[in-house]
Amino acid sequence: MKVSLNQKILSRNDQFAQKNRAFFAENGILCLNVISSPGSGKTTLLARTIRRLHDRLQMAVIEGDIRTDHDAQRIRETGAEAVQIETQGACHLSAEQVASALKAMNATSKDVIFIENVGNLVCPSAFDLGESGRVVLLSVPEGDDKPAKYPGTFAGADVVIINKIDLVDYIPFRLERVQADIQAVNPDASILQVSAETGQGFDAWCDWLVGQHAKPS
Ligand SMILES: Nc1nc2c(ncn2[C@@H]2O[C@H](COP(=O)(O)OP(=O)(O)OP(=O)(O)O)[C@@H](O)[C@H]2O)c(=O)[nH]1
Ligand SMILES: [Mg+2]
Repeated sequence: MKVSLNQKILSRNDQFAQKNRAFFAENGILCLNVISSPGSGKTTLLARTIRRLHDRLQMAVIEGDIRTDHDAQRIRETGAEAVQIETQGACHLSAEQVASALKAMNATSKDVIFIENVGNLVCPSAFDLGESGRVVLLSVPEGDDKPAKYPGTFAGADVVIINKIDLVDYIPFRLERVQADIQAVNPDASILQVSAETGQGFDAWCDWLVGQHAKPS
């Protein structure tokens, strides 16, 4: 009984994911699903990215949080469009929620739409939202064992951003171990070291993003 119920929920999600994927492809939109633990710096990274690239790319953000629209407000302060989804307890966004957020924004005018998923390293990776790619963040204070402990999330990443690299000299964190653990589950992922607070590493991150947008879908 439990198994068939799960299958039903997933197939409804997958139907919406397919529609979202077709919408992104038809409109030349790069959609990135941004996944990480709470507080690893997703919103800070997105706000700095938008401020830095607003002359080159039209960007918007779909924000997922259990409660509050704080993150959507932070994104709007950059001048970009943001739609907040409050999941009311759910630990991930669904493709249906993303579809309704797309209707609530001027989506067709965008080059890049980021989906900031609900903060955790477990549930979001199990749900296809129809995105073009996945950005997984890991911040230095979370500890260097996270790729080994949550391999499924890291296995699905197109790029892994090691954020808060400005703290690496103050906290025990073995970069080589993290890189090896990511490569063990995902040899194709790009791995970038970034500080969303200071801007360190943003040249490489912005180059990656612009390159992804330029790629034919
Ligand atoms: N030192 C340092 N602090 C950072 C960096 N990036 C983000 N922070 C801080 O980390 C805290 C959390 O950042 P957020 O951007 O809100 O993190 P988030 O992943 O969006 O959090 P949730 O949406 O709650 O999951 C804030 O106090 C940021 O100022 C960084 O690169 N270095
Ligand atoms: Mg956030």
